[in-house]
Amino acid sequence: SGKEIWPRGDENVWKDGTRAIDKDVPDVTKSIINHVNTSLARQAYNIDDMGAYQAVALAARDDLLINWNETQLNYTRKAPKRAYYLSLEFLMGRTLDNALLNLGLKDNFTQGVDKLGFNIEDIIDKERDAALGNGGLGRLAACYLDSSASQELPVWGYGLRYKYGIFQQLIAPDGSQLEAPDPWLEHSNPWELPRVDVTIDVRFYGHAERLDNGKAIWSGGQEVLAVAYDVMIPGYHTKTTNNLRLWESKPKRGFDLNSFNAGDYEKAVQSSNSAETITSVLYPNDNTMVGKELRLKQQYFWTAASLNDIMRRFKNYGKPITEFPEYVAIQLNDTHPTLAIPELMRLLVDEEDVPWDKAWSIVTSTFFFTNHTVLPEALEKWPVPLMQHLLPRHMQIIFDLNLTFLQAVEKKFPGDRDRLARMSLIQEGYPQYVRMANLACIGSRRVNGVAELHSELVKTTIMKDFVEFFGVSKFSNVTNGITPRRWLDQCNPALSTLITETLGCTKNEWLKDLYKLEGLLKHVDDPKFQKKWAAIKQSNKERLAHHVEVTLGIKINTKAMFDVQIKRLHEYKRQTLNLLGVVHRYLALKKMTPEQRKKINPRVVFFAGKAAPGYYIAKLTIRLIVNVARVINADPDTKDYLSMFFLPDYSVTLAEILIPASDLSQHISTAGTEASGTSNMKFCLNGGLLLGTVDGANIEIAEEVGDSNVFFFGHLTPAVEELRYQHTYHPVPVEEKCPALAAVLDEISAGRFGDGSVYEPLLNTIRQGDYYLLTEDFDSYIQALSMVDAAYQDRTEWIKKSIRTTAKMGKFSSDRAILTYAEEFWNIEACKVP
Ligand code: F58
Repeated sequence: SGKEIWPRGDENVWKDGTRAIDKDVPDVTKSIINHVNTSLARQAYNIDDMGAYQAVALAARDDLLINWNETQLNYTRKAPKRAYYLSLEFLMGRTLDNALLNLGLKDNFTQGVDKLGFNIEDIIDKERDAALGNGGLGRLAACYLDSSASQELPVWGYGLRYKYGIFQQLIAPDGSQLEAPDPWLEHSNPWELPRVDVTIDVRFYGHAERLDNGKAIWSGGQEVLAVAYDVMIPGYHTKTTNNLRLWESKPKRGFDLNSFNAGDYEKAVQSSNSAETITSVLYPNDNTMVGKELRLKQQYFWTAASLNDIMRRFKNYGKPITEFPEYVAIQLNDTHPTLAIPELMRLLVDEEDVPWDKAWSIVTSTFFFTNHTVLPEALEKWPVPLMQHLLPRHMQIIFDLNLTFLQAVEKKFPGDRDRLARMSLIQEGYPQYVRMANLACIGSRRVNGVAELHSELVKTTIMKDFVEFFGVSKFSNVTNGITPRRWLDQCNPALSTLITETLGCTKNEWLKDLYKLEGLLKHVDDPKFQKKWAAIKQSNKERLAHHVEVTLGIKINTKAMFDVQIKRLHEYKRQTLNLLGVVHRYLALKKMTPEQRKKINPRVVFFAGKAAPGYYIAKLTIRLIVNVARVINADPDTKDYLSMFFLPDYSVTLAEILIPASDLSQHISTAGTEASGTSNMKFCLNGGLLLGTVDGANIEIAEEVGDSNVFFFGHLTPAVEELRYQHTYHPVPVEEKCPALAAVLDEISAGRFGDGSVYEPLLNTIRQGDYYLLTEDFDSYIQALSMVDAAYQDRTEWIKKSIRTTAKMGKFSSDRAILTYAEEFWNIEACKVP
């Protein structure tokens, strides 16, 4: 870097003291005991599981930190091009187990902890999830960090350190969802390092005064401090330990001294409270946009702090500013960080004296934009008056960019006013709005969707005009992936061991080259292997049943087929379709004789997922699931053949128990609505079969495993638009369109599962308009469920399907995805720690 980085004093003394301790079992116990005594100020005589967790976490953290330091030093020395993943959400889950597995220290810690009289799994169970995300988008970011570190890529994540993560979900006695705060930092967080020395000033409000040649001075308003918290991201069996930097907001000055001295203490702390509010809570919406000022403040606070930090690091490289894109690539995880585009323009033009056009070429060589949804209600747009007030300089920049951009569009498509209106960064009206996807698109080098079908839809719908303007090569696909470390090795250790034994390579080899799973295909017909495979699934089902019994006090029949749908509650994901399918099955069972029922394969249906607190229909769906479950589970005629559960407070940790236990999982969105889905990949990796629509990544999963190993149903994407048109302009009553469904709706209305009138608003979404086309897909859904039943009858054939499914999941490793981003977009390379 040109800077002196050698230590003061005797280098060898430093080096010797910094060497990672070889953690054999005695080292492990020594280190834990040391932390018990010194970090926790406790002793052998007063340490419980929670205390033991903290000491064990600190012992593991010591190893992570040594690696983290070496990694960062290595990056500083080699000064490689780096990539930054900007995401408002990182849904990390727990860290301890993952850290031990990645460090290769799980066995030694298990033994060490045992010697101290504790059980490692109980200790692991004490950790709270870091739940700084809503769903797929946030979990994807977490998987990508794991893969970046595992592939030794110089990638940092940037996000917010919310004091409260996604709310805790409780279920009230009447079945409705209640929300409670998630105070995840209550017991202090051993996985983060506060960096009180790394701070950045972030301005809001004030005024922007234009100078000559496109520059301006932004002053006044409120200044808030961003404080960095660093989270270590270990790679799997490598020294590389990357960084996730999360920002916390703090008042710049303790409190307002003038008010304080005048005796107005309330006013004195007001502005400091408002500064701290910025990072207090994660917005709990999934796939809908809420236009709240605080949310926009979060977005700017985070992008400004991150970009300033990135700029500072780049400057340490000592390169001319024009080379910025040769050393920095920034991935925008959806449009939430789009303000980074005008912010970089501001830094370059106003603070670095770069001419406007040159600045724009730097900006458009630096950013990359991933879109995660084509649902219109999820596309971000911000009122111009709000943005003007909060970020006056950025609003100027956006207007200026828009002018030049629209001139270029006009030049290419003269006189096409409709096109100009569609492509403008500003949506006209009262008020005007800033369209964030349009801004993200013109400010980025590449735009990508997250599965083949979704990326096609991006090109043909929301970005159609932009494809015609920029050319199609700017737009591409990177199918999502998941980390096989957490989603197989960690959550399903028995299966991981069986796979290693069977493949005849090391675990490290197949976990880092997931295509190696294909080696399992050779063993599909081996009865001994099938038996082992089935036994593992069975014991995972028992583990889940045990968990449910302990937490909910309910006993589950583990001989039944476990049928799982876990995801955020949303109309487009159609949990209602699943629910109505269960009621249909229940009604059919009721009509059978006891003899007939005995031929039926028992089935247990699990639901889990949170509804956005303001999403009325989604919350009503939960309430109906809970109340239908009550009736069905208590019915002596049918309860041995069909039961249903809503597991409260879905989380990464709960997913780690549910996924390995599933025989079948459901991914049944209306075609064209689910961008990708990633839990579908997790289930299949763990040998669960998939029941789904021809949507998102389901399609690519089927391409890999073969159509005969998945259960598909429902209309295809091209039909959806036309069907919706018919439902709007030529509606046909449900009774005519789909009598089987009408019968189910009528039973609910009639009060079979509690007061039917409560559910009318939900049922009416189907009876009127039926935007998500349940009436169109219900019959084929029921048919698909029958095919599932038939297939499950032949258990050996089912096990073979299960093995084949796992064997063909190589494509869905997040290593493949992150390497695609690294090679095709960011142009970065692995930077090994010597
Ligand atoms: C999800 N989006 C997609 N958004 O729905 C899913 O198909 C995809 O697999 C996944 O992204 C990863 O690409 C999603 O989770 C959100 O949760 C946003 C949170 C912030 C507000 C807008 C929605």
